[in-house]
Amino acid sequence: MAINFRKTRFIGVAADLAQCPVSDLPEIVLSGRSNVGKSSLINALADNRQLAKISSTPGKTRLIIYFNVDEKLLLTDLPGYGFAQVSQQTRVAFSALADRYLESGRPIALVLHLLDIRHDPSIQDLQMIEWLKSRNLESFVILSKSDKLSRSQALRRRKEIAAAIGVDQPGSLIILSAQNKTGIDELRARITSFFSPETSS
Ligand SMILES: Nc1nc2c(ncn2[C@@H]2O[C@H](COP(=O)(O)OP(=O)(O)O)[C@@H](O)[C@H]2O)c(=O)[nH]1
Ligand SMILES: [Mg+2]
Repeated sequence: MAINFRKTRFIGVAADLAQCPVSDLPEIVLSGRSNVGKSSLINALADNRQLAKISSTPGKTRLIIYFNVDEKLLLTDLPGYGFAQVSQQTRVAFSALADRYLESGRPIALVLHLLDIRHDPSIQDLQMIEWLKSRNLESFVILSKSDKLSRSQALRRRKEIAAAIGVDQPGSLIILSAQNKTGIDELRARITSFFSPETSS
């Protein structure tokens, strides 16, 4: 199945599960802490800077945001977690929404979990990755903001992060920069073969 990521359009937002659109399309969910680069990743995948709002104030995105990719996939941007400057109560409410979302029985085919390549995974990152494993949810781990590091530093961080999350093939972690587009083609290709394994190269 060829997927034209440039044909990505905004569908709408939901403040709660009840408002989420019903769809038969397989769904890709983005997860990761606030400010890790989820919205930037959507824009880079779609090659459209106007698409997903890049938050200048981290932690502002409290809504579930939906995109339709080439009429083939639903792409869902969940509220980020772990942002320290909102109240504890608000933080719990955001992550509870994300948790319930992932438990809701929606047709989630793939989770893209973003980690900032410069930082060690947080406790919440580790919990999320464990949780995805326990649910047998397919996921790609994406190491964002790689433009902040040299190539050799990025490769070294990839090994370290792979070890920290218990992945024995560091190469399965995608080094990505929404800024200089490193890894965007690789991610498009990985998503495409995920949804059409018989034609994968
Ligand atoms: N240098 C660099 N900055 C990035 C990259 N991706 C996102 N950012 C910046 O990180 C901040 C948060 O990005 P955003 O996409 O809103 O993160 P989100 O909260 O996960 O959706 C913004 O200031 C972005 O410009 C990247 O690949 N490289
Ligand atoms: Mg965002």
